[in-house]
Amino acid sequence: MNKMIAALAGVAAAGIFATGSAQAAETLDAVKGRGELVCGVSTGLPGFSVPDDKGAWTGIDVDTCRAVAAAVLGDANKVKFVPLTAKERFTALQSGEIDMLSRNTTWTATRDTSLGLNFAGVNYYDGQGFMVMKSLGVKSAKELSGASVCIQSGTTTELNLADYFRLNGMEYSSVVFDTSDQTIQGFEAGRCDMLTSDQSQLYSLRTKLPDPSAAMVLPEVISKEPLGPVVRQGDDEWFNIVKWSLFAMVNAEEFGITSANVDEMKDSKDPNVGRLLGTQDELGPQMGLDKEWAYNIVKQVGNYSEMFERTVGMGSPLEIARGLNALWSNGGIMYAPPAR
Ligand SMILES: N[C@@H](CCC(=O)N[C@@H](CS)C(=O)NCC(=O)O)C(=O)O
Repeated sequence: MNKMIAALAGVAAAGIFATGSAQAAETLDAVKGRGELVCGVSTGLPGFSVPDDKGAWTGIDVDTCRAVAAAVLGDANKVKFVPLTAKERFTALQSGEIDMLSRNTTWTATRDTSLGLNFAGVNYYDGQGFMVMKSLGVKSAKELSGASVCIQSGTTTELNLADYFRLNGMEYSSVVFDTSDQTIQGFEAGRCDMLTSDQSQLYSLRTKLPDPSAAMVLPEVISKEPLGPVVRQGDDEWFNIVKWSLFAMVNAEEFGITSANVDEMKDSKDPNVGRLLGTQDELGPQMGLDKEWAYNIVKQVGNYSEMFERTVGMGSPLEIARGLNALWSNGGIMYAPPAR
């Protein structure tokens, strides 16, 4: 019965957006008119989106929002961040409460189609893993049949966990929480033998333990979790803006354009640089933006590498290596189509 109600609610939500496209086609105008981008983020996940005690947000997902604000409004600070749990996030986007969602959200077929949403790219390639206390003395998830598992509701994590244990003929019981803070507190209090989530989030949550070195992340990666920004279906102009704001950061890294050198780079003889920075082609006006759109992103937020390193990378408490998130020309899979 519950499944049926959920299915009907999904159909209703998709229906709103099939008939409501006139409203949905006006996101750029709405953001410009308001002078502020409203961006949905997590309730608090260091490295991705977390507020400090003065309410200032940081993280790779926060910077993704700030890049769009720089492109659209010329000011990366003109963003209102709306904290959302995993369960709340898609309704907030469908209902128009937020202009975009940037909340460590995995791109899946169902979310990209029947929810009436579109993923605009990937800002972090992730995969699901497991974290245990070292005192448990296990080296692999395969040793964990019968374990209790701390997990967050409304995530891809739940189905992956069920698939993995079933496929390996293992039993488990889940202990379900609504927010990441509750999940890590449950783990710390011994409510479960292990915590499962996207691996980056395990490293992030581990920093919240009184003694992070008491916990370890197991080697298994059991899924693909491409995380990225999401918009409503039916507004292609807005979809393009969010998509190309992220691509601009990746292309800027590829061409060696940084927040520190972007002013000198405006005189570069490389046509690729000139096109991106608006000194040769004017890609911005083709998207309804100023020709300085990408210049503003790089000047105010940085290129992809700068964003990665300060939020989740070696310059951050998470100390995650680029790995899959290195540029395609550097052994990773981070790749942006040409800006031309
Ligand atoms: N990438 C997965 C998991 C996303 C997720 O919500 N993970 C939790 C576990 S760390 C989280 O980010 N919580 C932050 C919060 O509670 O606001 C998905 O899209 O379903």
